[in-house]
Amino acid sequence: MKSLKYIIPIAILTIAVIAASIIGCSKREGFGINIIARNSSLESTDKFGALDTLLVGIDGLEPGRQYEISILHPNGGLISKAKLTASPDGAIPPTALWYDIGLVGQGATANGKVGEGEIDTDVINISAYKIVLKGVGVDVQLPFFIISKAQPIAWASDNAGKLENAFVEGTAVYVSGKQFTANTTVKLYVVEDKDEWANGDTLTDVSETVDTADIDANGNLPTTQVWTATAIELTGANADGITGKFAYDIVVDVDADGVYDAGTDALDNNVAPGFVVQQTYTAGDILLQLASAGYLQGHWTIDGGYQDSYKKDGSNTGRGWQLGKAIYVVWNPYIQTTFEGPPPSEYDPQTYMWQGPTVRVYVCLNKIWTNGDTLVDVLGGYEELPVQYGCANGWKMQAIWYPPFESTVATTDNKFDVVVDMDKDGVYTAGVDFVDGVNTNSYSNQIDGINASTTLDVTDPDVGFKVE
Ligand SMILES: [Ca+2]
Ligand SMILES: [Ca+2]
Ligand SMILES: [Ca+2]
Ligand SMILES: [Ca+2]
Repeated sequence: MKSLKYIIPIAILTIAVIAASIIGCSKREGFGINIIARNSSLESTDKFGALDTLLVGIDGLEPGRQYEISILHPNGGLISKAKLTASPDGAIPPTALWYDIGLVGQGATANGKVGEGEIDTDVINISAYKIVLKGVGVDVQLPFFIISKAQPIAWASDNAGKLENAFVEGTAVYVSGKQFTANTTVKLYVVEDKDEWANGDTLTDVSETVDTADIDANGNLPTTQVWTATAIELTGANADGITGKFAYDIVVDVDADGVYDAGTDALDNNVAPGFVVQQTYTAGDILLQLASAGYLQGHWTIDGGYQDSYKKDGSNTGRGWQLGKAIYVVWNPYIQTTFEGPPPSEYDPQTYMWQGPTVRVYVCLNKIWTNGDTLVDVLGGYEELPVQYGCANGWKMQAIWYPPFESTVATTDNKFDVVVDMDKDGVYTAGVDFVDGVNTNSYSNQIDGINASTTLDVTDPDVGFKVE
């Protein structure tokens, strides 16, 4: 005979299920939903250090439905948010929701303690931060914590030590850091951006020289120039007629052995680019490759996978770990957008300081774009996601359309453009918003983001992509 202690919980569960079905379905839809938080090393965790990246993945959702994911400060203020569509499997793949945790971003003066571009150590808080998922009949949360790790941290910075994620070509790149062992000497590497650093990876410096720095008596890495920002020319098959490669990482080699030692060396940044090199905007429209088939080398290293032709059933998409069949969007802009908005009113002015802006991604019917054109999403709703502070990098592989690729807006030619509405005003803003009107079909493009605006004009009716 079974013990009573097993029977009682089953009885309670049964009553709860009956009660839920009587009261209504709002809570039942939350059953089976699983939110997974990951750090920049892609480990599932509820503890994050300063400058870490929070990634959120969810399953158990209603396929095809849109959900809003918010990151809330312990005081309830909105730090970051995304609006994303669940896949046919009812999942939202891991998505960066908070870059550079602890960084004081736009609107910084409201803080009064540290300024814009500095790391607010008060972000470390004994109370729980929250991931909040909302959708039709769904309102579930997952708490997480910001903790102080003893591990060294470093970041690409300006000459005052303030964090920068983008440098104009030809300007000086500095590195700053803290939490190192006092009075030691470290080596500073500028390396090509990698998304999944493994313990023991060789460090190959791309700057003029491997610099060294002396850690001060307080464990701080004094702000040190490491490079003059350069967009490295690509040659050969991967060049694809495009200017160069411009996403980089910084590694502070603490034990000066020329390899990356996880947990010992400081890295800016693992899953995201440490920084990008950009051109200043001069005039015209900003054309980027955006639409991608979703292709990863190994688990997480992106191969742009930019593609202009998709089969309606999605059979020529989705090749990589956790990448299902879908049209994706990915970009590291080589052009600095002129967008510099104030904190939107929905954000708490205190918590907004800790993140960069969000942007909206639209799939529109292909057209010749003119400043001020209304953006009409052919899928019944745009996606919204955070971008990296100061450089506007989008998340590496963001699914924006799941098969079958059927437009909800009538089309005769099944040609589409992807528009990133940087200023979120619902219209095409020339020189601010990004448009995929570049016609290149490539599975093996190694360039993280491509900009061809110096040679192509947006009035060229080239399509973002076709569905065939
Ligand atoms: Ca090392
Ligand atoms: Ca990286
Ligand atoms: Ca960085
Ligand atoms: Ca706009």
